[in-house]
Amino acid sequence: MRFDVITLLPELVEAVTKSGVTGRAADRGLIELHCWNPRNYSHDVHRTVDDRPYGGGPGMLMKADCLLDAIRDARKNAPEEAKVVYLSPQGKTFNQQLARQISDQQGLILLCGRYEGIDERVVALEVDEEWSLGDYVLSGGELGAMVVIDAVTRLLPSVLGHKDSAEQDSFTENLLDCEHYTRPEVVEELQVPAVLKSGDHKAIERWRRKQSIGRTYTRRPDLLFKENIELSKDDQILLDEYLKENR
Ligand code: 58G
Repeated sequence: MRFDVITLLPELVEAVTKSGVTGRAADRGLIELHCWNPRNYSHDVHRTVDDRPYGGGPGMLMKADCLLDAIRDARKNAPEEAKVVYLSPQGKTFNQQLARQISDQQGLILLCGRYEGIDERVVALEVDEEWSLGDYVLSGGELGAMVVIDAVTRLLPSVLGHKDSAEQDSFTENLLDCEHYTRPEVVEELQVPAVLKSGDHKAIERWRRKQSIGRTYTRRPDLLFKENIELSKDDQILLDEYLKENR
């Protein structure tokens, strides 16, 4: 998969290719990252990329001209079907479902704003979708682009070692993950739940699902009651059990 990123801070975004799962994916050629710096498309002596907002007010905006040139160069080099996505607090919230849809594509073009944002005509002319990482303001879209690249990359076939660790994750079924434990058996008086040491795989699977449903119900009820889907009889029993066990 190929990611093209329009950014004034390419070295920041390139950090995803240097560490961790995304770093290994880049080393193995499973992802490619290309950055396009709007400053390289500015032709005045000061290489200006920003200007004052019409109507007044604080701060600066990214100018349309060099941004448009950078995006169009990225489009020429990216896979044909690649969408241009602008990361901003005004976008639709990025989630696991969007990450899965993008992981089926050949490429994605991510547009990172800085300052107080970009000239809206860039959105009108070249942006296919606007995505938000959540309800907060960042000083630039770069951290958002890195989040998207990470979430998509780990869904690509053969990126994660264990075949279905991406599939098994939280959210594949709109459920939060259950708790996990590793050695030692006791940490400052706290024991590993006995069922996990029982060797009874059926009981372990049932316990994990109960914890997932229970935690989703108490922490993120919005996920459980999404799209008016009702709990199955078996899941309802697990939830009742969880609620009884957790006062
Ligand atoms: C208001 C403030 C509008 C993405 C800043 C536009 C990007 C948050 C997110 C901006 C971002 C998010 C300029 C800096 C976009 C521009 C960028 N902040 N929640 N900031 O995904």
